[in-house]
Amino acid sequence: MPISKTFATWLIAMSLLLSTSPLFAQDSTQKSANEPPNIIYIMTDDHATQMMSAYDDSRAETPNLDRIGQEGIRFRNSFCTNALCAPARAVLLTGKYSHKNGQLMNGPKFDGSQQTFPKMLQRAGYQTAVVGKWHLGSAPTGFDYWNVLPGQGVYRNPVLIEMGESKRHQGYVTDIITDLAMDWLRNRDQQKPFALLYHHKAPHAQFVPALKHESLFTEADVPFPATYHDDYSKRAAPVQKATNRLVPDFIKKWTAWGQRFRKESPGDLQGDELRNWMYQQYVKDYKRIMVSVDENVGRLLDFLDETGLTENTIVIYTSDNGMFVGDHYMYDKRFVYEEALRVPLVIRYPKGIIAGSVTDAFSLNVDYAPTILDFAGVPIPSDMQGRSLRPILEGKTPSDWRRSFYYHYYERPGSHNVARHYAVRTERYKLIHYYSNDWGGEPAWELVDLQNDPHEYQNIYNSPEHQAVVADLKAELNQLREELEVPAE
Ligand SMILES: [Ca+2]
Repeated sequence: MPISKTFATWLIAMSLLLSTSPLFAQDSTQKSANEPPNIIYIMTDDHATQMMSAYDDSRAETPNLDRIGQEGIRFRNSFCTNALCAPARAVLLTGKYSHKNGQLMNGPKFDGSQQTFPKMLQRAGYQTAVVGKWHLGSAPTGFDYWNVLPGQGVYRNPVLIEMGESKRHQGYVTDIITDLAMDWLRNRDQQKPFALLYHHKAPHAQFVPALKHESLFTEADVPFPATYHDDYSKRAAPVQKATNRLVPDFIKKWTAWGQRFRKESPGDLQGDELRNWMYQQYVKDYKRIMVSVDENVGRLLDFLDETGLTENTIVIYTSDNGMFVGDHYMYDKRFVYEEALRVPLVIRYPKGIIAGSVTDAFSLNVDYAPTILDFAGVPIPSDMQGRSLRPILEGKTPSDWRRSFYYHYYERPGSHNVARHYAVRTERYKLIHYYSNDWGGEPAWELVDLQNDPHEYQNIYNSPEHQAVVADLKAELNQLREELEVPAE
């Protein structure tokens, strides 16, 4: 029948029209469900878990950083694989350990010609940007936009290099990096998904708070960490020879910085009074600097809410490495001890993570690149050594998830006379090999029982009743080194 044929043709034409129309409700929902997520990866520099209140509220108050975990997931056991700035950044970009990406230590320039996850996201249609601390020597590659600090950068009135051009900014570095990150978000191509690496200098030395935060925490002493009186007497020899103590090591730097930024002086203080004075100065400035980070991350989260980006944006917060903030009477990082090894890790993605999730699964910084690629729908290259955290975020931790991992610190000659070492950490033990003699003594092994000795005071490597454990851990260490293709020293 001609009429019904015409009607049928009209019906088909209309349905085709509607199915391609952005105004058609069902299609719009479909598109939203399949939309690739945006990614904001926030990384601070030297922020320790014990200075984030979601992990430990005895010394820290970080409500906005904590909020990411409360609205998403918090990893209770997140670690770096080489606790040092430039190496950790190379691990992030490549999803590979230091011996594979070539960035063993600070100093040498990162080989930016190699495979990195931002390049892969670009090829998949993402627009990519890095703003803030870079610290890899070579110019960023794989980013449509970059605006980074030269080297370590400075806290006040910093210079940043925008796509190769140096510009000085007036103000405080953490505010400026956040402003620049938000400017880029405002001006981005709205038709494409984005990945933004928003990297703070804070709270890395030298410790200079924002002017408006300078007088915070002056009223009372900050509590001392449980390990403050560690005397290292039962540790491996290289630990005893490290020069990372608040007094006498850190106070020399502090005094030099003080000439520019501070009026405080230790005066005639001696002994314990001097030690405690130094700790209070250090921890208070660290806290002041973190107040600025917390405020600015809060500003960014509010911006995402106001611009409707929250729902489809994965927000990751972590630090490149942990830190001794007077723990063991140390400062800096490098050692495989818990305070430097552990990093905060909280991730929010309203579409994919149940708010308030917590996990004990071991995550490593080699996992970030594969995780981001996984969410972006980009196949994970087989030469990346990390594993996607996505199943953990979705509440389905694989039964074969790692229960041990490998760590390797390489820098030599490095600061603080920290001996080069590698280690295996399991749920209960840590076996460390200080394999060189260039720290001023013989190579040494150290075994720690984290269950009976959570503060790692005692090396039990030579204890007769632990020799079976030592043998098992050496086998585990060798297997990990083989799997990861670590070259012999
Ligand atoms: Ca660092």
